[in-house]
Amino acid sequence: LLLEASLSRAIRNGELVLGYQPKVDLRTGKVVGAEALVRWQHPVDGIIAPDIFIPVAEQTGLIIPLGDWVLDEACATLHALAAVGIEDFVIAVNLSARQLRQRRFVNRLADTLARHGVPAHRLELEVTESQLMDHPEEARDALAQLKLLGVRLSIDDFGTGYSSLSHLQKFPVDCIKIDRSFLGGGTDPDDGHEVITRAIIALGHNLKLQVIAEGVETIEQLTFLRDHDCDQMQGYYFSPALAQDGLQEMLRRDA
Ligand code: G
Ligand code: G
Ligand code: MN
Ligand code: NA
Repeated sequence: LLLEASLSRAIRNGELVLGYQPKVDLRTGKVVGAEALVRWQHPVDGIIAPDIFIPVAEQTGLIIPLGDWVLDEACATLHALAAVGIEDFVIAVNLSARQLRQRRFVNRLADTLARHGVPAHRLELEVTESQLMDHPEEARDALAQLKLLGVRLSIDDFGTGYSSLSHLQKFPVDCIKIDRSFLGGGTDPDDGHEVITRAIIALGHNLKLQVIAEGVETIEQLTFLRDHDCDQMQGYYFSPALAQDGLQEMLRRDA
C-alpha cells in the first residue's frame, strides 16, 4: 500500500526515467533500435528497478498511467532523434496485457504518435508470451488492431509461455525475442540450450518472423547467434540500457 501511494505520486512528479538498451543487427553490426526500460528515480531510495514496481503497478491498475507515460516519453525520444537526423530507428516499449485490454488503447496510441509526429512503424510493442497466452483470442484481436495502426509487434520472453504453435501462427507479430534463459554459456556444442535456441530461430524464420536474442553477455553467445542466422541481439555484451543522451551519442558515432 505504501508502495502504491508513492508510485502514484512518482508518476505525477516525474520521478520515472527511461533507459534505452541498444538492439544490434547481427549482419551489419549496426544499432537499429533500442528497448525502453523504465526506472524509478526515487528522491530518497535512489534508483528502483522495474521488477520491484511493475508487478505492483499491474496489480493496482497504476500500469495504465505508468504505461501512458512510458509511451509518451518513448515517442518524445523518437521525435528528438528524428530532429537530429536519426530516422531509421525503432524504439520498443514493454506493454502489459492490462494495457492491451483497454478499450480505447489503439485510439489513444494513435493520438500519442500523432502528437509527437512519429510514424507508427518506428514504435515497437513487446508483450510477453505468457501474458498473451492468458487470453489468447482477445490478445490476437488487440494485436490485429495495433498491426492495422502500423506499429511493430514482438513476443517477449519467447519460449517460456507455453504458446501452442497454432496460437503463435495467429498472433500478427513481426518478431520473437528468445528468452535469455535459453542462451546458456555458448561454449558447449551439446548444450541443450543451443538446441532450443536453434529451434526457436528456425521456427521464427519459418513463420517469416524476425528473431532477436536478449541477454547476450559473451562473445561466444554472439558468435553462436550470428552463425545460426539470428537477426538481432541485445545484452550487456554490447551495452546496458543508456540514458537518452548516451543513446544519441552512440548512434551519432555509429552513423
Ligand atoms: O530493466 P530490467 O531488467 O530491470 O526490467 C525488468 C522487467 O521489467 C522486464 O521484464 C521488463 O520487461 C519490465 N519492464 C521494464 N520497463 C517496462 C515498462 O515500461 N512497462 C512494462 N510493462 N514492463 C517493463
Ligand atoms: O523485457 P524484459 O523482461 O526482457 O527486460 C529486459 C531485462 O533484461 C531488463 O531488466 C534488463 O535490464 C535485463 N538485461 C538486459 N541485458 C541483459 C543481459 O545481458 N544479461 C542479463 N542478465 N540481463 C539483461
Ligand atoms: Mn522486453
Ligand atoms: Na524479455
